[in-house]
Amino acid sequence: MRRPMTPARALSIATCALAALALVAPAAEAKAPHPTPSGVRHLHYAFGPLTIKPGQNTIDLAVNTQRPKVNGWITRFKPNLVRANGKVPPVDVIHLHHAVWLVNLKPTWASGEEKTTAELPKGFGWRYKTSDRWLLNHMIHNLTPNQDKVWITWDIDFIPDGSKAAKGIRRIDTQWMDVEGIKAYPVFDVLQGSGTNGRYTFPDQAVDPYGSGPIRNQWVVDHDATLVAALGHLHPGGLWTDLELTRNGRTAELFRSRAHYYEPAGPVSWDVSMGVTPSNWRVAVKKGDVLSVHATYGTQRGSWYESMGIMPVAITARPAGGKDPFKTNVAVKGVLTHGHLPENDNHGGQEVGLADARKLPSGPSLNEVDINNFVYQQGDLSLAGSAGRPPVVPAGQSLTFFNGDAKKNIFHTITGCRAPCNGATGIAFPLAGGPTIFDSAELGFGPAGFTAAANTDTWQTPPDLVAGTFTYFCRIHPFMRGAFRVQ
Ligand SMILES: [Cu+2]
Repeated sequence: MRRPMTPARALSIATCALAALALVAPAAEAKAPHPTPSGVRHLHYAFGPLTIKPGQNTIDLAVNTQRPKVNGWITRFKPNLVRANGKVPPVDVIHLHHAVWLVNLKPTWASGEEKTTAELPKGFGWRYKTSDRWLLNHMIHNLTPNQDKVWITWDIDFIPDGSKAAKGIRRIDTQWMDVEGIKAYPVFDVLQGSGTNGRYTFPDQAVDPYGSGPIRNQWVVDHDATLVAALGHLHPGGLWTDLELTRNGRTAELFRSRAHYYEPAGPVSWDVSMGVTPSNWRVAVKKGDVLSVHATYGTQRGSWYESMGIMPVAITARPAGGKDPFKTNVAVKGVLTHGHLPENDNHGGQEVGLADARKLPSGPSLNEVDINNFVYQQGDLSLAGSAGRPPVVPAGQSLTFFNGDAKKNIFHTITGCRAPCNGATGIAFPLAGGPTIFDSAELGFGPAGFTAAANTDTWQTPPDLVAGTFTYFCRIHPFMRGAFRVQ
């Protein structure tokens, strides 16, 4: 049964989501600070508890009061996500899609599951004032139908005004560099086989990436300054981000932030650490220079939907020396900020007894398959008996999928994966890919521009599929697997 959602209903869901924000109460206060002899304090903050609804994949924006009580300087920022017991939930269960710390509406620190520590070289700091307005934009993705409860945490090094270490410290601002510009949900799709030699770079290889709008991956430097740090953010499948500088028609590479995968299956999961600039990296930039960011993904293993390419840059308020990138190669090797993390231990893919849909008898001929309570109602690999058999559609026609969970604000996808696609769920399985590429996008509703939802609850399979059995999964809840058959 199909229940089209009216704009009014979509708006009411959005309003509910925003109303829920008001209920988010800050819990833990900073631990008693232990200043080092120089005056640096190591402070720990926790934001929550955040109730993570079954299957949720939505974005929230909330006032953030978890911060120092006096003016000073922040020199190091280490993000994390924990449960009440202090342990980090497995990434195949709860996934920190992103958290962005906004200071006076400017994105200043951020994290996804790569959890890079941002640390400034000695003598530099982000200015912190108690009068600043802090917001936290977060998207926590629940890959299961089970409710959860988590806190977003951050450990900072803080130098209060008046302490010895604060003397002569030079001010840093974060210049946000994003291939999609500043957006609530800055994503692009990377399709299997796109680009050249198994690699695809956005926006360089995208066809008309920005339409008639302005170029979004660039920033014109507005004052003479020194860049002192840069770090990349990618999603699984990502290989590196590049920071480039163009002056008088010449372009120089400033830094390549490479993804170092600990994942045994290769560059396909969150078991990764990003290379960041070493502490002696300094690049002199001039007013009028153009900085640009570029993101490269591998396209042999699969498609990477809703990918990101971000590279925050730490820039001084006043020039502080640095090399001329046209005279010296400043694009040195990066430094990793952590090793393999235990939350990435479940890689998946092993045999678990789910059916190989190619060997199952055909199910009924259908026009529509509904999704209810995280189950594809016909052809779900978890269903026993006739309900688990792949529904049949004649070649040249489409099968319609309807997400009955959309009314509960739960998004699902129908995303092609290589048959049999029946291994255990983990951070590296299943992958979106296979001989046939199809993806429904996230069926569900949310405020335009501030959501991962496609703002529709139905999708039709491509009508040009050749005869055969097609296996698919939900890339939001990858334990959900199904198949249909074209005859
Ligand atoms: Cu789903």
